[in-house]
Parts: sequence; C-alpha cells; structure tokens
Amino acid sequence: MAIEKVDVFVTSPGRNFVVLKITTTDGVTGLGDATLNGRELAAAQYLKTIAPMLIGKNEDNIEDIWQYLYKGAYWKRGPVTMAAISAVDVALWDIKGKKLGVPVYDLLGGASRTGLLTYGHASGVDLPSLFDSIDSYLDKGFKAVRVQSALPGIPSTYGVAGSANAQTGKGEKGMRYDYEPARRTEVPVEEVWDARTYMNTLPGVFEAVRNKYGNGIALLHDCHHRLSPIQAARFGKMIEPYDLFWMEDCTPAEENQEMLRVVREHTTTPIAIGEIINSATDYLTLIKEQLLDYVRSAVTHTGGITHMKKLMDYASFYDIKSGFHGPTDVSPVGMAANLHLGLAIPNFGIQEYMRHSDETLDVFHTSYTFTDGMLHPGNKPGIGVEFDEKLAAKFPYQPAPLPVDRLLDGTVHEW
Ligand code: GCO
Ligand code: MG
Repeated sequence: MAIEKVDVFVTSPGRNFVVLKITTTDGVTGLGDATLNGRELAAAQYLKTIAPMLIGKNEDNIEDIWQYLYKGAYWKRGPVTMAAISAVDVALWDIKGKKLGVPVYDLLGGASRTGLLTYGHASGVDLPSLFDSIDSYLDKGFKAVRVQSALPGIPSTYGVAGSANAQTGKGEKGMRYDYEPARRTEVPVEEVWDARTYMNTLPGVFEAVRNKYGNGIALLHDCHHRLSPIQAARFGKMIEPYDLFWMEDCTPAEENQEMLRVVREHTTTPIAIGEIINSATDYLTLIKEQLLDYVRSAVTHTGGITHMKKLMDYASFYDIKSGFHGPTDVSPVGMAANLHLGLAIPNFGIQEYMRHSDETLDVFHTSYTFTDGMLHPGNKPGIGVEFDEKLAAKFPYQPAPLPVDRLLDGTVHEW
C-alpha cells in the first residue's frame, strides 16, 4: 500500500483545468484539482516538482502527507503552493473513500443536511435582460441568485453575460456566461471601472429586483474587490433595504484586513470574502474579529479538504458560515470536493454553482445532483468524479488570462 504513480494533466475542454491523478500500488486512483485560473501552468509545474516526493508514501496518511508538503516546502502558503497541495489532498481523500467504499462526506463525519443551498449567476445588460436571466434560474429551481448588472457607459462589466468580453454559453441566451476565459489570448483584455457609476446604478437595480420578485428569494452580489473601504461601507448601507444575503469582496481586504473594520462599522449587509485567500492562517484575524460572515475559499485553492475543514471548524465557533467559491474555473473535481465538505460541516451557508459547459462535463463525469435549488455530492465512494484522459488529451492548453481593469483615466485598478 503506497503511492505508485502521480500524473499531472492540463486540459482545456471549454476552459483550462489542471488535474492530478494519484495511483496506488493496489491500483486505486484518486483525482485532485489544481486549477489556478490564468496561471494554470505554474500550478502544474509545482505538482510535477513534488510528484517524486509522493512516490512510496502510504496513501492512508493524509494529514502526514499534508504537513510534509506544507512544512517541508519551507515556502508556505501562496496560491500556487496551496492549489498543488489541495490537489494531492483531495486525491488522497478520493482514494480513501474508494478503498473504504464510502463517499468522502462520510469520512468527514457524515451528512449534516439533505442538500446544499445553491446560488446561480443572474446578470443583465439592462433590467429586462436581468429579469429574463433571474427567471431562467428560478425556472430551474434556484432559490438564491447572484445579481450583476451592466453599468451605463461602461462597455463591459465583471460577471455580466452579454457584456463585451463575456462568453455567453451556446443556446443559453441570458442564462449563463463564462466570463473567464475572457479571451483565449496570451495578453489580457483590458476593461474600465468607475465606482461612481456603479454606486449610482446598483442600488436601483436591487430595488427593481425586489419590487418584481418580493422578499422570498435570496439575492447575492459580487463587488469583486473594486470599492475603497469607505465606498464599500457606504454601498453596504445603501443596499440594506434590499436585504442581500451577502455582498462579496466589497473591498480588497485580503491583503489589509483592517480595511473591513471600516465596512463593519457602518453596515449590517453581510460580508463574504476569501476566494483569493488561500490559507486558513490568513483568516485568523478576519474570524476572530468577526469581520466576515461567509468564507468564500474553495477547496481547490485553499489546501484541500484537510485544511478547509480546520478553517471551517474554527469559523464555526464564531457562527461564520461557508460560501465556497464554485466558478467554472474550479474543475468538477474541485466542485465535488466543495460539496462533500459542505455537506459534512455544521456551519454550511450556501454554495456557488455555475454549471460547467457540456464540453467540460464530457471530460469530467460527475455524480453530483441538482434538485430544487440544492446540490448533493452523490453517494459514490470517494469524491464521485471520473476523468476521461483520452478525451482530455484532445483539448490542449490555451493561454486565457483574466482581464485587467483600469479607471477612466487609465490607472490600473483591482479586477
Ligand atoms: C466568483 C468569482 C469568479 C472569479 C474567478 C476568477 O465569485 O465566482 O469572483 O468569477 O472572478 O473565479 O478566476
Ligand atoms: Mg467572486
């Protein structure tokens, strides 16, 4: 019983993914996800660097292997390191589940609920197209939707289907977008951002949505790190009447976490943050000072199930809940890992769900299910995802960096 083989794949069925496959001497295989959007090859190279260190290790010792990779690297944390460690960790949980014949959530303490409340991404270039988009999510059974809107005079806006750089899914007009890859090119596209236009527009959009749909549905919104602390504080206050489930990444407080104190002092709009935070230690202040309500990390980017479980257990003592990152740049393997963890922890909040494209799902065969607005990881042993290596080989990597943002005067801004 030992790790015999470690394979790293970079494939691009619709978008780029980094997949890890670990095979044991008994022939059991496990899958992990190390997709780092726009920097995929860096994560793949990290995995290739650590692959020989894994050979011969006992695959049962997940915690020990985690510590070996984390402490043994000396260079701790960081998105590339933590995505690579995550891939190994999830592959080992997958193997353990398969060996014991149980789904991973069972190994984490069992199911704490029957399914995971999920939110989809609604967006519009104007109110009618936004309403169409919300309707299409409600028709599909979603009970929670993220609402993003285009801004007058700004050609393309983050998260909006139909804006200049968004790639709208075929045959699903107004329903889905794959914002990333913004374009398959080596050099990022550039976009424009203006906070004044945004602050003048969005509260009216939420008001119109509440007037049309009432208070029964949960509404979420992603500010994508673009507001200054005082703008975020004001924005949170302005949107309080519309009762948002959360405002996400209202200010770039991943780096200077004290910035969130300013926001907290002024508004009761719940705060979600962390999709680019990649270690539990980077949450210590945020949690202890209760500067957030929802942890946005994904298992893929934050050291795997082992590390995220510790993070969420600590958060539970402060009644802080999960809102794991689930964009299409988290592969179906990473998504399944999110779902197993989310089903098991007591402090689950909500799960983001951007359905992967059909091309992606031809390569990754998933067993998670979506019913009535809820996701469930399924009951197959392990994480329940299979990877078609032959088909994956037909989709070679193509560079697709995330966009870069500039203010109206050309200054580079947070994207
Ligand atoms: C989200 C995110 C994504 C990220 C993307 C970057 O809330 O889903 O903000 O849209 O921008 O995952 O790779
Ligand atoms: Mg986000």
